[in-house]
Amino acid sequence: LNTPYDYESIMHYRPFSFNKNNSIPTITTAIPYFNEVIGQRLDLSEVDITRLNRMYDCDNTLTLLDQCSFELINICGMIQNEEDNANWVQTLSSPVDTDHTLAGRCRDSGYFMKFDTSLGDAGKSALLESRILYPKRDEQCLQFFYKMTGGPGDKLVIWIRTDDGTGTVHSVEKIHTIIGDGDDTWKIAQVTLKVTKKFRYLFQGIRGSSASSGSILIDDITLTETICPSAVWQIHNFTSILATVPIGSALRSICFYNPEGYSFGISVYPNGRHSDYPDYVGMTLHLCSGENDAVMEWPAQNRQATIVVMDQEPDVKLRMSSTRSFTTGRKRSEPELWDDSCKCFRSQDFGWSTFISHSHLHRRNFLKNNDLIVTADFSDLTHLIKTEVPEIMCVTVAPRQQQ
Ligand SMILES: [Ca+2]
Ligand SMILES: [Ca+2]
Repeated sequence: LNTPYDYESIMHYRPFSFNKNNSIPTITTAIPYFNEVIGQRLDLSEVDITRLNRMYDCDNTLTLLDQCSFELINICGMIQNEEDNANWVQTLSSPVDTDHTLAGRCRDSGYFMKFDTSLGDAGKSALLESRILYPKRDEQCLQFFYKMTGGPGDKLVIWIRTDDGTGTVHSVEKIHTIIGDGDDTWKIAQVTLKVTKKFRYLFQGIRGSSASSGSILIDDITLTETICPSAVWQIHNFTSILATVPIGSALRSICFYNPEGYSFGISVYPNGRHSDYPDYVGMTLHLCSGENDAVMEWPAQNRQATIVVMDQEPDVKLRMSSTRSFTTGRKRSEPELWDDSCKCFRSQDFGWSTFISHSHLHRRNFLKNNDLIVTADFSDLTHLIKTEVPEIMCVTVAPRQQQ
């Protein structure tokens, strides 16, 4: 398939695969560095994807609609709205504000879009509009990184603009509003869109008050025709957490809700869940007590729990995020524990002691800006098992009714 040897392939065996003696590797790479790389089970590698696409005669991914890191002068075909009273400005990284794509790693490169909130009247607004996009599915996830350094009242609003097909009747819909909270780090946002005809997405920056004295930055936009995860947890300063949290101790997320109404949380064990695996980050999922519990069905069986540690590589096609799933069964878990931080009960943790090794964690972009980003879902699989049951019941019940 005209591709190079791929040490990073998800199909590659590990150094110790199939050995009789646990201490002797069966595979040793000629270049020692790659002994650490072979056998990765995070995700398909870039070359794996190239090979699959060539084998099946596909030229691109079907789910990617748009992405932009603002590195080129054409800003991915985005346009400034002329009717508002300000503009977004493509801005080069400086020691004060580094962009998200390169995170200050390269001098004289790394651009982001900036809306200045330090000047002008309160309510000053600028709209940045994407090019026209043509969805193939009915649900999209708009992911981007933003940084708000101005006053706490500044706003970043996401809109969708569609038209009636002739171009004469336009309609806009407000999708999501982010209000500055004084935390001026790069943060991830994932916004669900449900668009079925051609559209543009819009970023609107608004100066909250005349006291605002900073700016709103956006970078690394990815729009895919996939479903946004129910839970997004961004953990700041993860290397200092790795240095301080003891083996067996966990950080617990807030409790999230899945679309059905179940509440769940994630636990991260930075230095391993057990002393057997101190070189791994453990990741687990648990249920939380929540406001819908009287209505929900218990036990919550046949639900798929998925946890992803996100590779923050700007090009979504090159990301190798670490993803794992399990399906819930019939068995009830052990007693829940009261947690004062969420004022809720949390069930026992269920998941992986070896979710991702520390050496993999420090490769790629898992710890960009020293942030670990974990996403999770708790999704209903019951439709998969219901399909054939009614037919069997018809066969067995119907003859008896005739008697
Ligand atoms: Ca950038
Ligand atoms: Ca403008």
